[in-house]
Amino acid sequence: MIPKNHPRYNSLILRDKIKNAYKEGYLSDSGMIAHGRGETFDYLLGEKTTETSKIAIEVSVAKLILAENPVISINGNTVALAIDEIIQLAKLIPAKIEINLFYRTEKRVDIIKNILHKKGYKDVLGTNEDNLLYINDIESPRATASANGIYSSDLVLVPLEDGDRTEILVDSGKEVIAIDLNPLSRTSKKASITIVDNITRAIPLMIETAEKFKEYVKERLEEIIKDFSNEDNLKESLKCIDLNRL
Ligand code: PTJ
Repeated sequence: MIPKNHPRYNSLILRDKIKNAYKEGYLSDSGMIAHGRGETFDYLLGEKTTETSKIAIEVSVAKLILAENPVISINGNTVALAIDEIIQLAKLIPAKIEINLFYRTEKRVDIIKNILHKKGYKDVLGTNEDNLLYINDIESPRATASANGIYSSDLVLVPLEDGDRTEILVDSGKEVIAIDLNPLSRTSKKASITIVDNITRAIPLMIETAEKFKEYVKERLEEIIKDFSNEDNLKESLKCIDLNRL
């Protein structure tokens, strides 16, 4: 039991969720390493959503609302840390949810599918029963996608993605929104929009933003997107890492 007044309470709660997900069999062992890397960058960013990330969030939400067939890709870490919020965001946009695992095993896919079913969300794509195709005919597990989901989507939200897959998605002509605490990662650089923030803060803020933006007309959303440059936004994110902060 972690005492509420512990100075690192939030961080320890997230570690607990990651550990439990591993014990339940749906988080990959590498998922724990990925979490540790994320923690490091979060520390350096001051464990808060920066003004720079808020801009990326606004642009992302505007894009999601305007997209024809937006899909939210989920993996072990995403489910462990933010599945309730992901479901809420998917319903609000509306967007589809697709299981997409870097270290795909049938067992992990089934556990994740059942978690979503128990939460009342039955339309999850990318399951073992789904019609999975290969993007651009690349016969690699990194390139699998559901026919009705990522395969035919124009915009994919990928929290905590790996570089290879982001590259495959972008090369196949899709727009990709990444959520990645590391502004230097291959994913961050390859994505169309990168939200440099913790998924546990980014998704709730995306929900809040979507509630507001749903009322906007198309032209107003297009105005929000217009001048965004991912490269410039990433450079600004790097500036938010203040190594002299004591
Ligand atoms: O469940 P699977 O099989 O799909 O595997 C998922 C992982 C995350 C293990 C897999 O995609 C992977 O190996 O990813 P990488 O290449 O380690 O990249 C993960 C990125 O997510 C890193 O750049 C981390 O800094 C970042 N990250 C970690 N935790 C968070 C995060 N970004 C946002 N929020 C976090 N909580």
